[in-house]
Amino acid sequence: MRNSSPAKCVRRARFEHYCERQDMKTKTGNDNLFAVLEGRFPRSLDTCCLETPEGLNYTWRDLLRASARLANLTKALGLRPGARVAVQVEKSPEALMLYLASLRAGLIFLPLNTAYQAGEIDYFIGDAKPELVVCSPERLSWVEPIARRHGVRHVHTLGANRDGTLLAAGAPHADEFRTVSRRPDDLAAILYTSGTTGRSKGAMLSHGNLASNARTLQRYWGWCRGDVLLHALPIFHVHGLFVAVHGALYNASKMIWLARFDPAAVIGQLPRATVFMGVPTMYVRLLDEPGFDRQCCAGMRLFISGSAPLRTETFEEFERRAGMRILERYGMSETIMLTSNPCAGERIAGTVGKPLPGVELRIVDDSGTACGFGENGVIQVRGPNVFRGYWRMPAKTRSEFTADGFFRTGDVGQFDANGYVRIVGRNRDLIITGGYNVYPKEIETIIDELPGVLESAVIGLSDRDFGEAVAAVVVPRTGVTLDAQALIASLRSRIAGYKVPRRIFIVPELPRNAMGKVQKNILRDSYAQ
Ligand code: MCA
Ligand code: AMP
Repeated sequence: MRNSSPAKCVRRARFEHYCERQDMKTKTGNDNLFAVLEGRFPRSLDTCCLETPEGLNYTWRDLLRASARLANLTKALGLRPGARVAVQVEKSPEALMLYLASLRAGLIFLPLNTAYQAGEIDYFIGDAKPELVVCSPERLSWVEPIARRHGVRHVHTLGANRDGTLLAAGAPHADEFRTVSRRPDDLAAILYTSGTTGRSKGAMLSHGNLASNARTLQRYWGWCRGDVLLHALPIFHVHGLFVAVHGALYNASKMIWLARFDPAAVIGQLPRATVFMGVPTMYVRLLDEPGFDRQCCAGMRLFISGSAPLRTETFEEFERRAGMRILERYGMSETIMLTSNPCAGERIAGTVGKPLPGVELRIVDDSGTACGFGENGVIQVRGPNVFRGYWRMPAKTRSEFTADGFFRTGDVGQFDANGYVRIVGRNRDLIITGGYNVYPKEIETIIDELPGVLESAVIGLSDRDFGEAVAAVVVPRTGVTLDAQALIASLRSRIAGYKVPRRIFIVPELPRNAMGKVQKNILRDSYAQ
């Protein structure tokens, strides 16, 4: 790639995309993602597919049967292909079976962060209009009334330990199910991403989007026979649900399934695994453990990082301690994975690698002209992985695509001399904390509704653990005295915990420029310490 121009990179990607399409055309049959994954399952279905440290063990046959039972249940409930299923449950093997069942039945899966509070769930259910809502038993008392108010026909519960009504309702159903036929463009999932205007948008991902990315990553990351994935990510976002799960299933690899990320538990399981995926916060926390060393990583083939920038210090400290380099990659809910450092070649700190085969990635300036090496511009992408648009937002969808069909990522980057992409910023106001996205506008709107608040500005401050931490600068109404801790307490019941500002600063006024726009850079500098 050295000496090849950015334009050549785009041409190469277009050719790879063409080859990929030809490759897919030769296949006949069902383009349902589950059928694609099942086609790759091992010949012996009685080998282990997923195990937990608590001693649960699921074979590939168990996975087929459990997902078939739940797919049959959805059919018996009257859900037809294209119906939505909204799911807010704790991570468990059965939660995974529910996702797979939903694919098999041709339903559209809506995974929801377990941190979401009533206001957030109300919006997602009202917008997506699911026919089935599955929540954890502890949340039923407030989720069910919301679901009923929006006319949801069926509400079930699924607990972390195989409890709840869903599995009981599924138990009498047949454990065989003919996976519903889907075309590549049919929707498989809607992933809500926070909105710049405060309204979340549902990114519609198709079976074809997900299958093409799984196929590409399997080759690019050199997944091989005998690989074992240590899965410690949540399964309500692209990273844990698609990149990690599809990676293992497409490669017929066993998963060691941790209910949550716990550095000591990860270190304990590493000797039994070969692949690990995490957000930068997870790597920072692993490095804080004295027990994290070359010995526990001896059998590991690949550590992958994404969802947020990996600091060079973390990359370098990891190499010193583990004796290997983290592979950093870059993607979005709307596009799944876009670029990656190589599996075999050089992994460069501070870069997210090259565009994946089949992904056309260009970096352009304000006039739309391609930037040269080392020049900053906005990142635009096109390819079989790019989503079908925002759910029920055709105008928003149109505005996010260029006339020639490239999606505007909102990220600012540059190609370095090796053709590797560096993300240098974002042209939208976004905070990424521990791998979760927080849009300041959403939080400001909620803070401004609190009694006594005149206005607010939400900013991200550098944080060793989370990369960025959410902070708010709040102006009280005249004559009102605000208490920062009381504001934080009232926000906790309104929004997911990771969106709640860690710190709130009360000030008499916000700095503004001549146009009246709040100068967040001044606020970030003032509160950096
Ligand atoms: C938890 N808390 C957080 C975060 N997570 N605060 C800020 N940022 C966070 N990310 C807060 C909780 O609200 C709680 O606050 C306290 O920390 C403890 O909560 P707990 O759940 O125990 O947290 P944890 O286990 O320490 O979680 C840290 C974590 C988690 C493991 C790093 O945030 C995580 O799993 N992050 C991964 C996110 C992810 O998968 N992103 C992928 C998005 P309090 O004590 O005050 O109540 S997909 C994507 O971005 C794209 C496509 C891509 O490229 O992958
Ligand atoms: P989301 O829409 O929640 O999936 O978040 C996607 C955003 O996360 C991207 O637009 C980037 O801003 C950011 N992101 C993902 N991976 C990386 C990475 N490796 N380095 C920097 N930013 C990243």
